[in-house]
Amino acid sequence: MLIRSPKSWEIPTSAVTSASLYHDRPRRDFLRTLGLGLAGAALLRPSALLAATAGFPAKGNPLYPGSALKPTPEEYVTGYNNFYEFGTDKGDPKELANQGWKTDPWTIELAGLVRSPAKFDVNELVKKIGGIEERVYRHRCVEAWSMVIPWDGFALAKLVALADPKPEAKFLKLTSFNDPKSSIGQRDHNLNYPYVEGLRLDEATNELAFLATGVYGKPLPNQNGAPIRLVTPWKYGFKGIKSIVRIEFTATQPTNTWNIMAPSEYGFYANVNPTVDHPRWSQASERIIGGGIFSGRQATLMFNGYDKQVAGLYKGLDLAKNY
Ligand SMILES: Nc1nc2c(c(=O)[nH]1)N[C@H]1C(S)=C(S)[C@@H](COP(=O)(O)O)O[C@H]1N2
Ligand SMILES: [Mo]
Repeated sequence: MLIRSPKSWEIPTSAVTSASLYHDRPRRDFLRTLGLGLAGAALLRPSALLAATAGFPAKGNPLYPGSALKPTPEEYVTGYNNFYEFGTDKGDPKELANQGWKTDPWTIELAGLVRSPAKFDVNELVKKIGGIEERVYRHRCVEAWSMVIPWDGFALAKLVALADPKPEAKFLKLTSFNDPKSSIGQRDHNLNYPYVEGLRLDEATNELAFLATGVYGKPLPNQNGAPIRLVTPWKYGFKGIKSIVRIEFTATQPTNTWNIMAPSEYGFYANVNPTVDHPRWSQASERIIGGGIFSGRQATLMFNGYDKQVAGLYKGLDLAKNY
C-alpha cells in the first residue's frame, strides 16, 4: 500500500480507476534508455528508484487519472504535435524530428543572476535532482484543442533551488536548441529562432511548473521536446518550450517567441482563460483530441482547471491586458 500525502493538483486516490494501461516495461529497459545502467541505478535514492523504474509508476499511484481525467491515447500525444522546428503540420514533428537529430547526449545550462551557474548533462541533472516522478496534466493549446498527458520529470522549483537565484532575479528566460542543420523549420525561418520562453520566478517555483524528461512512462520522444521540456499546465501550450539548452535568470521580463511573432495575439502570460478570446477565435471551449470516446468539445476552464494552485499568482493583475 502506497502511503503519501497527495498534492492539491493530484487526482484523489478514490477517483483512480485502472492504472496499468501502459506500464509493462521491465525496469532495466528504462534504466538503459536513461543511460544509467546498474551503476547509475545504485546512485539513485530508493525513492527515485521507485519512481523511475519498476512498474513506473506503481499501480494505484494517486497521480493517475480517474475517469474524469483519462490520458489521451499515446499515439496522439506522440503523433499530433506542435514543434515548428520540425514543420508546421501536426504530423510533421514525429517524422522530421527523427531523421538524424541527436538529443543524447544533451547539455543544459543554468546562467544569469544565480549563485550556482552550471552546465549539466541532462541525465546527471536528473540524478542530482533526486529522480523523476509522474504527473498527469491537462494540456490546452492556444489553438483551442486539448489533451490529457502523463508526464515524467521533476518540479522546476527543484532546479531553481539548485541554481540558487540572487535576490535581483525575477524571471527565467528559457532557450531551445539552435541547429539549422537538423531543423528544417530553422532553415526555413518559419519562426524567430531559437525558440525562447519566459516565466516569472514565482510562476517557476509554483508547485505545478514541471520539467518533463518523459511521457507515457518513457523518455521523451524527439517530437515531444527531448530530452527536457517545460510543462506549465495552467498556461497555453506554447509556453511549454521544448528541448531546452539554457535557463537564464534575469531581472527584467524576457521576451517569448510567439509574442515576437504576433504581439497582439500572444502575450507573455498566456494563462488559459475562457473569458479572454484570441483575436481570431473564441477560447471558451476546446476540441478534445484523441478520437473515439475522446471526440467532441468541452468548456475551457479558468487556468485550465488549476485555479486553486495558481490564481494567487495573478491577484491584482488585469488578465485581459496581460494575456
Ligand atoms: N521549441 C519549441 N517548443 C514548443 C513549440 C515549438 O514550436 N517549438 N510549440 C509549443 C506548442 S504551441 C505546444 S501546444 C506544445 C506542444 O507540445 P506536444 O507536442 O508535446 O504536445 O509545445 C510547445 N513548445
Ligand atoms: Mo500550442
